[in-house]
Amino acid sequence: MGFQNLKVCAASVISFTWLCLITCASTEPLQMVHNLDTLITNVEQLYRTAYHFQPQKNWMNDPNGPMFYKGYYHLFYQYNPEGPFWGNIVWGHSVSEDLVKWRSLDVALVPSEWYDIGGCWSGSTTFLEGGKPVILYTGITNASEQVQNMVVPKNLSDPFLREWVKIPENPIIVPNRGMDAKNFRDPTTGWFDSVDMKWRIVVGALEGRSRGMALLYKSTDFIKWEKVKHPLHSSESSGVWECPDFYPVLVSGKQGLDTSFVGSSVKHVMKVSLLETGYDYYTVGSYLVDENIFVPDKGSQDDELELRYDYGKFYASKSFYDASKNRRVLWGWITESDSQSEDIMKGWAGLQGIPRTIWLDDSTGMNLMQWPVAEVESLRGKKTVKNNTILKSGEVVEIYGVTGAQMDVEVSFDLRKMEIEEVEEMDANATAQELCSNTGVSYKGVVGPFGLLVLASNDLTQYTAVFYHIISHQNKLKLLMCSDQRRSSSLKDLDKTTYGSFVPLNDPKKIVSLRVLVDHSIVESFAEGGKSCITSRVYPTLTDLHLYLFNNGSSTILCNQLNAWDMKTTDNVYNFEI
Ligand code: DQQ
Repeated sequence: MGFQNLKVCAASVISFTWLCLITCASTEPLQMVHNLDTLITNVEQLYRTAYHFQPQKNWMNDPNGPMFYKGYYHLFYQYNPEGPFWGNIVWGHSVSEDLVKWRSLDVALVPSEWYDIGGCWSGSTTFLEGGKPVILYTGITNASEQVQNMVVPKNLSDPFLREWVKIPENPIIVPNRGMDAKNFRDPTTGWFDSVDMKWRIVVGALEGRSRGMALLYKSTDFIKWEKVKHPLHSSESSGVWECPDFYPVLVSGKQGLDTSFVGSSVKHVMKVSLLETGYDYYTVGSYLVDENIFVPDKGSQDDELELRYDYGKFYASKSFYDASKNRRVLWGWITESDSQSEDIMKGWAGLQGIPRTIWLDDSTGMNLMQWPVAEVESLRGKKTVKNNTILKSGEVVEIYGVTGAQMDVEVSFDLRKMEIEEVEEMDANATAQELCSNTGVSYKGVVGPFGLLVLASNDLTQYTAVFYHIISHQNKLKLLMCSDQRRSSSLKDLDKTTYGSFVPLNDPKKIVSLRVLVDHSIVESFAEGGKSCITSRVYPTLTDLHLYLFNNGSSTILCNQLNAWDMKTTDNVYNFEI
């Protein structure tokens, strides 16, 4: 079956989820429905996730201060206890033994003092001498300025670290005269220089109209901080830098490193979240400790801040070193794609992506690899295998037996015998996202598009397509990865942007792999073992959802392997009492 004749669901004229649910599920006129709670429950069941991190209700944004302490992972997060929209920001707090099943605790930080009365904004954890965790966070003052504050645990023997105390010295860093005090936030985890015996942190900032900066501060006691004259790194025209992150990665090897680690075996990663675009960008380079600067590697497109952790939705991310498993783990906030009125109907907004282990791709030395933490595999249930599927041009093949709304799929395509030299030349000036958007699943290329249709209805009126397409671009063969949401739902007022990325690969003539985590309203895709990632939020209005393989290119494609697992629902506990 081709894609040209796909029909739009008749329900697409309905503007709100609950209206759609009613009209899709029943023929009763709307005015017959009185019970709003029942409606909200229905909406939650459709779009709430089964194995992603999300609070029981209300708004969540950035992950804050992640750490591992006394056998427990801690995740704090920007939270609005008052409703499913941004505002009244406090720090929510949850703990887990495995990064998968979570217990929510009382909120950890709430505005209470002149220096944070306007909100407790994002921050990070650092372990000081003796393994004592402290948190730096941004407070919004009674004059709406941004300052950096510190809290310490009330009781270090409590593995849940339930109570945090604001230190009397707060605020410990205030904006200098002449600085933009409304764009000075999100302190990083500190790192310690054993030569000058000083801690360092960076804080995101804006200089002038558009120079984004990671301001560097030094301290011997973590309380009194002095600003280094020049920033650790900055970039003209990038706008406000939020949530900077700075950490070492091994030049070769997957093992993570403590944030203070320096040496010839490492490179450093500088990540910033750009307020202007709403995306997270990173650069790999060298940290010149004596000069207090970060120098991007030659060839990295630093001024463009070219590389992204994720080419879909993923913002305000934060990594931490997990000493218990010698790995660096990355959390990222995944926004909704629906409207605010939908969020109010759902009663919640915002997810955290599945935590990812990150390391440097030693085949390029330029980009990171990202892979769902191994613990996610403990949620895999029934397995469906379909090997050696030949996909002729225009074919769509259903994978029977999977639970379409909640699964983990690993698939690979054997391109070794393909005539990929014959593929079409694409517009050299177009970005990967533009190419994906201009082509889409129904485009007839030579090698591709081919890939998966997830969260798909059995008549293919709705689906989210995650696929590859080999193209020639700027005279190079490239593997284009796309996530196309245009047919994902019949709801109106959704952001259905098509996302795309070039997968950093020297030669696409090989077996290429793809992993997709599907969880009701989120689709997280990892190309080639984690070289490129795309996360999408989608809201299918149907409940009978399927998985398909497809190929719309003119060449036959061999899908040599497909493994799909139904995923269990995590038994998260909200408002955990000990
Ligand atoms: N979110 C926080 C800020 C941060 C922004 C406020 C990034 O600290 O800059 O909720 O999403």
